[in-house]
Amino acid sequence: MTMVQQQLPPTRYHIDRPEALVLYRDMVLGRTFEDTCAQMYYRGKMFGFVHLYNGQEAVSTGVIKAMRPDDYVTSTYRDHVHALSKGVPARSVMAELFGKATGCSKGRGGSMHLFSAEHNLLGGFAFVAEGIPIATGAGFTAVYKGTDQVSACFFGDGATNNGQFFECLNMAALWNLPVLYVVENNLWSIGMYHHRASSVIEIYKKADAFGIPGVRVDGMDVLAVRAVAKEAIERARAGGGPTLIECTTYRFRGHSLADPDELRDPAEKEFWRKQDPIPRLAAFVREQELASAEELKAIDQEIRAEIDDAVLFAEESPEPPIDELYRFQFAEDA
Ligand SMILES: Cc1ncc(C[n+]2csc(CCOP(=O)(O)OP(=O)(O)O)c2C)c(N)n1
Repeated sequence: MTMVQQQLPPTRYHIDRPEALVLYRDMVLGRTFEDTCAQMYYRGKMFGFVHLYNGQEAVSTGVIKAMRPDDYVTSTYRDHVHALSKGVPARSVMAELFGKATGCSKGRGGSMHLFSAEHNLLGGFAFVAEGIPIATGAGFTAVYKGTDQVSACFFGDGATNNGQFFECLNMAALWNLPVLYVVENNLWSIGMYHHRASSVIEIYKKADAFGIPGVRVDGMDVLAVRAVAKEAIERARAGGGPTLIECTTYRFRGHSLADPDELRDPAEKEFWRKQDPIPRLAAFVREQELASAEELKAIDQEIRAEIDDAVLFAEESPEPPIDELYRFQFAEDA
């Protein structure tokens, strides 16, 4: 039985300029997309619940950018940024949120059901923990077909108290499946504090019950997440089986855009805001002279233009035609 514990490792990791800029760009893309989403939601451009990912970007970027494009990802209802990191174009994600036919789920899914077969994004899921069995199945498929693809699923601390988490970790350990179980421990499940809901608050320790590696990493440090993810991906690809990765993180906004966020202590929010992963990586990049402040600013501006273009695209796109209301319910309709 292996048991790895990595407590908040230092931010010093070797990284070259192109890779550092990929990480920076991806996190800024996620943040700018989500901030714009909030504006569009309050302008009535999208419907239903919309859950934003602000604050957690280092997890999506650190893991997904360490994966190959043909690897699989599943998400939750907080899925926009995972889709973007996986390479689904901002236009296609924004159009989906607007319920338009050009969206990645053809306007039928909305915010919580992003999907892209082309990018091996196997879905956002509204039910808590629902992506875990799908990702486990994707890992099984890779083994069954003899490919060396790896599957990663992202889910919250709340999901780890759900039965599917335990069932799937058991199966993945038993069958040695190439799966990364990535917990985004943001301390809260809507208004339930993690320490009040879990018998063991160190989630990574639950890996021990299945005899698989469990790792805790600073989820506000993209380089630390990337280092842990790389190791787990290599192990999975080489037939070494699953890893449970607990990323300690925080959501900067309410649970959804309908949540006034009145339960969490302002001091707690302030503590985590100071660890914002984006300025943290920017400071590292400048300190290491990988890029100048002007170069980073130019990236920010490029992303701003990309998101503005995505909004325009979504606004101008057609609604799905009413006579296609029942289309795409079954795979053969696609
Ligand atoms: C099976 C199920 N039970 C309850 C809910 C209602 N619900 C939606 S989000 C949520 C909290 C989940 O928190 P967590 O897994 O920590 O993820 P986070 O929202 O913090 O990313 C709950 C209970 C649901 N969607 N599905």
